[in-house]
Amino acid sequence: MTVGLSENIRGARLTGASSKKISVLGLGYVGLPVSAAFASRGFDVVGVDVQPSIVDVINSGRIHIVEPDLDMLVQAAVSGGKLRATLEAEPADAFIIAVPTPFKEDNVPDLSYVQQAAEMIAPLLKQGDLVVLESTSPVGTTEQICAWIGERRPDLVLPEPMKEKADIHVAHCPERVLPGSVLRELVDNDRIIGGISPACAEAAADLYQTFVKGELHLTNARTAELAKLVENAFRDVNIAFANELSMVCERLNINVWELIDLANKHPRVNILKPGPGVGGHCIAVDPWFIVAAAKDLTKVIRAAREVNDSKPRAVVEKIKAAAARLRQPVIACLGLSYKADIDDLRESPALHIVEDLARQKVGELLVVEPNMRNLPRSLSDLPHVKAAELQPALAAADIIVLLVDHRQFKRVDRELLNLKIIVDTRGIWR
Ligand code: SAJ
Repeated sequence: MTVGLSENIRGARLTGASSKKISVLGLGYVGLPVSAAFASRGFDVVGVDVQPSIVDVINSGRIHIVEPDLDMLVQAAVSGGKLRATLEAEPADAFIIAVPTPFKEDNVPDLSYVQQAAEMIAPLLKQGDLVVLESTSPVGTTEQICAWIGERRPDLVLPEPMKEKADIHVAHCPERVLPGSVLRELVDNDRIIGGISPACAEAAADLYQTFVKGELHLTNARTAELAKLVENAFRDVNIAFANELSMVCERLNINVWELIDLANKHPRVNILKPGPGVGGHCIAVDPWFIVAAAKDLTKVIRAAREVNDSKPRAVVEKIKAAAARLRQPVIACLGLSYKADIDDLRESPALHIVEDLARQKVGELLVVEPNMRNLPRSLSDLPHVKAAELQPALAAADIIVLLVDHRQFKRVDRELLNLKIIVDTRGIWR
């Protein structure tokens, strides 16, 4: 852990470093850092995950994901006896739900993991307990959690918007952290806390203010749910604008990077960066939750999703056109993850592009991904696809396709690119 980070966490407002027990359901990209943050504030934290391998790794003081500094924080929390992982939930004072909320076919939200978590904790709840949903969720999910708990615990008085007193508190505090900067953003970012009732929001705020330095903004659960979805849809729409421009520029033979630089000189214009498409488990997914809730009213949000989803195909077509001019082309594909300097492949446009090229047998593919030891299974068994180191791949390639702006690629000696056909989807070598 860097000094800056530990200082950051120590410097947070301190009212609750306490003997209270917190149970975090789901130990992934959000649940594990949240567990470590609470443990670092003195809480006894029990993390629950359905995967035994994850539980074992965490109990040995290690982590199963790539995130700067998280390994040190988890190691300290486990060795200090403040964090342990289990397969089954156990009684606690607060339950944080941080499980995946993917979508099913037809882009309909899949709440089965949230339901399983709610049903797992229902028998354990006692008077005064707090349940917080952190997972990004469709509007109404926090109310639905109350309903699932109520079905199993008719003895409990559950919170309602206008009811003063209830046996437990239920709130939504959507996660907002950026992969790659999770620990800093977990502490520094403002948070929105939506309670089923005002008392629920206040109970959750009491807990989160123990490690969050940013402002806590209290509202109702439905507004908090939509606010989170809107943040990611806003970004998706703006990236779609940039991606649409990149395709227009391609047709008009105009350099899109120069164009955007120039347009952004206007004091009220700030166009984002085009790329090979939009990946990750959030921005490529969450806007669909808004579309699913109001199909007839979400033309822009839907169109943005469609534009961003169409971009990998446009990149593949461009590479195919270049490859068609050569006999047996060797193509270096640089990067597989969904964005720079991480190993996360979820919804990655770079991965989809390489898979598509491989399926269509477009040349000999040399894949360079400095953040992974092996190629993912979808590529490793394919003929014409090989994992490669950067320098030999650059030397051997006729076509160099830059898919992810990893720091190693930004440092490439431009001389090595001379005489090659370059498809730079991120504009780092312009
Ligand atoms: N991208 C572009 N052009 C850009 C910016 C991003 O093509 O100008 C692409 C990236 O390459 C990547 C995708 O968009 O494929 C998403 O990357 P990102 O860095 O914008 O966001 P995520 O998905 O890593 O994290 C987002 C964040 N949300 C917002 O910035 C509004 C984060 O704060 C959320 O916590 C996270 O989603 C989440 O978990 O919901």
